[in-house]
Amino acid sequence: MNLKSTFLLSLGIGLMTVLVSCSSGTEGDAKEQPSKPNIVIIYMDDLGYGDMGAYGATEINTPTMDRLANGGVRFTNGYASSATCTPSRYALLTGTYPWRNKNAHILPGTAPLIIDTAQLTLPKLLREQGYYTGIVGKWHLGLGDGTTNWNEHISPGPNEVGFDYSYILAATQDRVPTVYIHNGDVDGLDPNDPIEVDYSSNFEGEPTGLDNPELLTMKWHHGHNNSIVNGIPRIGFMKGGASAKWSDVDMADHFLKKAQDYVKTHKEEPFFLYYALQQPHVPRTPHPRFVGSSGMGPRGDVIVEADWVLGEFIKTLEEEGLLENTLIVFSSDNGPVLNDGYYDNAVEMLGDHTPAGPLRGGKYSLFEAGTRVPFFTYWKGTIQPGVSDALVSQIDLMTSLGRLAGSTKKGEDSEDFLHVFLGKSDQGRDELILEATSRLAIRKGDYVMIPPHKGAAKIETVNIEIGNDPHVQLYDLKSDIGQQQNLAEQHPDLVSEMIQDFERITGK
Ligand code: NG6
Ligand code: CA
Repeated sequence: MNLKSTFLLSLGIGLMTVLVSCSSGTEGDAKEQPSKPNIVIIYMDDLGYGDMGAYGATEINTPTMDRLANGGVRFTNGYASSATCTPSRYALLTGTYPWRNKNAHILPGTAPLIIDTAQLTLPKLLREQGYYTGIVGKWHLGLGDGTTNWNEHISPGPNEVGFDYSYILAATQDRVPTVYIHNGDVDGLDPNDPIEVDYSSNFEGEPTGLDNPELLTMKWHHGHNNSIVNGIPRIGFMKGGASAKWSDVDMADHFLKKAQDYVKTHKEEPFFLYYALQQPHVPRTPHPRFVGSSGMGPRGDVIVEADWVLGEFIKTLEEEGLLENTLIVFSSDNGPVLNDGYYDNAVEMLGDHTPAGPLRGGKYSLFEAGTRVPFFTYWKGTIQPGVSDALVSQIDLMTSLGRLAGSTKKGEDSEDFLHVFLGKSDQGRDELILEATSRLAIRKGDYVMIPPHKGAAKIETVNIEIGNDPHVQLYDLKSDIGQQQNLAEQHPDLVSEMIQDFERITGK
């Protein structure tokens, strides 16, 4: 029996279980396994294609990520929609190319919600199929209408676009407000110490990274010189809310506990959990027990920390008897960066580690390392271990996971590749638009075509080549994964074909 029929059979048995338990109505029957598999997306922040052992890293230990990647389908051509966070998360949750929404770019902590509350989303689609839906971790898709009062209920947010439960940080770990938000309310807020947030000017008398270097435990390199929280200078200004401020070094443990509690609370129903970890985005603040664990400084240490977190989370699924009934999708929102604005020795202590693996560029880049990321699916007992070279994108998860849950709906640009994600087919996408800070390129088959883009070829502060060139670029990724040889002049017909495809899809 092939995997597909096994799966359909088990779905059938599951449905029968439901029918039997409904008709008999006994307590024992009600405790049967739910008929639909749970779905968990583990989403890393800035983890590079070469940042884990299963993708070739030899200098850093990621045993849990590797065990799952090697025990599931490990995609070698798996993409985030974009080379930065907000647009990739937008695409993941809406199944829509982020460049269709002019607001889908890196957002400040005060930005309004950029997902239309009427829009179909991945959590809505799963909820329609009987799933309980939750998010734990980084949001970064805006909150409220742009005039948010952080001392009142904050809406719209994740709970208005399909999540039954949300426990989030609003934007990024380096942006204010540095507080957790639980179902729209700042967690632990003292009403006598209200929070104020502003991205244009400071609050009188409040120290900043720029003016008060003596208060800093981490120094800023570029940007990141506004309000100081826990000795770390941030982007944006904030005042008040002392009791609600998060502890950076405890963030991993804190989110883990929320994710574990979520699973334990909702184990009797099919659940969806979008678990968006903050590592290894800046500021990199490993818990003290991980400091020094990688020998690579904080960037390596927080990757080791994240791997431990994943291990603990998997243990919870196992202990609750859910691992064989849970599909896990693991990926990252964009590629790696070393110096993203703080002096944290990421460059100096890198040694022989290559965060981007063999790829060119990094975060912010139209070259491969911007958007090609670790991407694997794991489902104990159902997915056969293997490596897939199929072209897959996070944008297709919405429709594909919807199919798994029983939905026939689709996201605007999101296609059904469930069989590819389950390792039963190698037929991925034919073509995919890639985005990096509002610039676009097209991948088709083994080739990527980057249209001419004005502007500097490199962002000097982060030391990353971002793919700009006044000439069209064409690379054969099969023979030249490091994008060293521009073949545009050799293949003019292919270039014009890909330009046509590009214009057809993007309208640009
Ligand atoms: C940039 C920040 C960078 C990071 C990024 C967002 C500066 C100079 N740089 O603007 O540190 O926060 O935004 O990263 O402020 S992302 O992964 O959420 O897209
Ligand atoms: Ca990111």
